[in-house]
Amino acid sequence: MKIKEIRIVVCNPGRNFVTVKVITDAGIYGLGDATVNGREMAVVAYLEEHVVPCLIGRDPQNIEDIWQYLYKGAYWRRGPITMAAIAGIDMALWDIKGKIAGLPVYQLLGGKSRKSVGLYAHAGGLTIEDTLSKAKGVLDQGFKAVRLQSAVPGLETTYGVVGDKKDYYELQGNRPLPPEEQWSTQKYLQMVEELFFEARKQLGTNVSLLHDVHSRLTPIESAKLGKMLEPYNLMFLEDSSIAENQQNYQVIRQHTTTPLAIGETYNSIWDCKELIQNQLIDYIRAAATHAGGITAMRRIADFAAIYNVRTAPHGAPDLSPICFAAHIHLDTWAPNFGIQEFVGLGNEQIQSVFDQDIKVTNGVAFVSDKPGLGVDFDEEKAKAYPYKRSYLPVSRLEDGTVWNW
Ligand code: KDG
Ligand code: MG
Repeated sequence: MKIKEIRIVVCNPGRNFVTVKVITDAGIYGLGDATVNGREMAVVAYLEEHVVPCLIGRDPQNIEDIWQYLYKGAYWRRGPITMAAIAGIDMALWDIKGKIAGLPVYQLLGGKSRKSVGLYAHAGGLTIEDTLSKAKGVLDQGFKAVRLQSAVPGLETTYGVVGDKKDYYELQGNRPLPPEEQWSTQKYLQMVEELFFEARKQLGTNVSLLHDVHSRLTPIESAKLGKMLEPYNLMFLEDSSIAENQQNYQVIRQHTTTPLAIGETYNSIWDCKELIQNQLIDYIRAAATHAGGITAMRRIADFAAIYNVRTAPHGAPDLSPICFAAHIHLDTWAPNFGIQEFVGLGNEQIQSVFDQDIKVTNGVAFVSDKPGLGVDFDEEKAKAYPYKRSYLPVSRLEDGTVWNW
């Protein structure tokens, strides 16, 4: 079998998605997600100019060799653009292999470790009361885990709180340039303690609570927050600090027993190697699209298992339904799976472009049993939603200093 053609399609059914379609001479095709939020066209150029020409005529069944060829063979290893390009191809090759074998991808990985995949939903409000009322709505739908985010009084915008904005572009102020947001650690810390105090009071102790700091704190501030939140028994505290320097997490770990999660921006096992082998984190949140595909995620999960670190793949709306399908297969297989982030199966346009075969009920997802990934992409429908330039916001401290968004 040979790769005959590879098509890269960018569409925007509410969000930009970069979809890779690998077509074989046997008439079978596979799909992959190569979306890097706010940098989509860089991945398209990398794929079209530097990857696709090298793969035409190769056997799509040699997934490992193609992965190594694109990773080691390029000399320039890692980085979000390179690894998203590799990921898009890799997912498509696993999809093809499943279709050839007549088996879903989780079976190729080793079969089911569980019947269903536990999900955590989001609740983000303009006030603590608003957040908790949204959380109650989520629990009423059957979810047993919820991420709580609430607006910080005194700051114009807060990560994780959409308010009355309807879509992502409205949230960005429909500007063709990155919106700017403010940050104050002092104001945030006051809000967050009250949020979790109220949450445990109103939601009880049976629900798993999570929170994403989105890398805004220094390690010692994270340590302080982790300690402060211990009475509220979080499932995990996500991205409390940046870990470009992985030793940062030693500082946090020395001070708190609040479980720690990180990894949604990671591009390879090397970004989390020290965090995992020194047991500085409890959950690794790498995503198939950004960490190099299913081949790389499988390796990260196996490595993490040795150190009691569980997987909690990133599930934001800027990852396409193809990535979500890949995650549900990985989550179903991984013996050390923890929890999957879930923000819904997408709006009507997304669901018209991507045909998904995942059942979500009572806070859990059931993997597709179709051969391959079990997701399809309608290129004709996608044409109705062309690419629109989009940026993530930039964060500044109140004195104007650029900070981590
Ligand atoms: O593109 C950035 C988003 O994916 C990110 O802000 C979402 O932090 C996020 C999360 O935990 O879902
Ligand atoms: Mg996050």
